[in-house]
Amino acid sequence: MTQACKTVDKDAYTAMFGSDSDSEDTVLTDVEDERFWEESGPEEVEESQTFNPDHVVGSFNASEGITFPDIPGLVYYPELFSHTQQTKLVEAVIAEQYFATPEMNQAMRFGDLPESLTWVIDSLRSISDLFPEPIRTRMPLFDQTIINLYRKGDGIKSHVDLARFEDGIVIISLLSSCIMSLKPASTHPAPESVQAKDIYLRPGDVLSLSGTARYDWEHGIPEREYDIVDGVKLERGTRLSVTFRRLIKGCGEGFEG
Ligand SMILES: O=C(O)CCC(=O)C(=O)O
Repeated sequence: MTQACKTVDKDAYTAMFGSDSDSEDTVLTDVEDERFWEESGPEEVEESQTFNPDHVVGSFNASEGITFPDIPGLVYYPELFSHTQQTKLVEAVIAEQYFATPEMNQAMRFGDLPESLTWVIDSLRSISDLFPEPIRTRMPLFDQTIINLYRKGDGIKSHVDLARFEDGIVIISLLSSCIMSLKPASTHPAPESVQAKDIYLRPGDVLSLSGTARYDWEHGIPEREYDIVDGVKLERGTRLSVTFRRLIKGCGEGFEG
């Protein structure tokens, strides 16, 4: 994955997502189906009521964090973000106009993160098993974001995030799916009984990494156009990920993962 930060023309970015992203109409339909009726009941909804996505962005889907005995500090939250929350986040990325040209695929922000992303951080902090308590309660929780755009077939080299970032990293998957492969870092060889781990990430899924998972294991996404999951061939589409981290004080901004 190349690394570059430029601004883009919004139309170009929208064109780039093409049919992978959802239209506003789809959001309204989905919300009516899955959430609005559940919360209010159809009989309580007045004709004049219009849906405001901001009403439901605050709380996440009830998603059990899944942990992995061999990889302490890795927590996987399937479908943590509702469809509406995913759409809001994708729209925030579009509004920030990060991706300029077809070859742009990575954007970074340091320091005060855009307001359009802070609701995500506030909501993540409310998840009690996200990180060990000292990390979850630190202020700010994150001060860096890296946004990666993967076109079909793209991946990211297996890596441990740079030491300039503190412990406690969150990766949010959007738009399309892929397998993320985790393996012990070469600097921390594991016993033979410890296997590499593949996690199939779908839109709305979230991974948190701290401790062993953050420092002693690599994560990466193999470059391929489809994944085989339980014997089923699953095509990839355009995927977006939003990763949050915190820089160690005194370690400047940088362009590497
Ligand atoms: O895109 C992802 O899911 C992972 C991103 C990542 O590992 C990175 O940017 O360092």
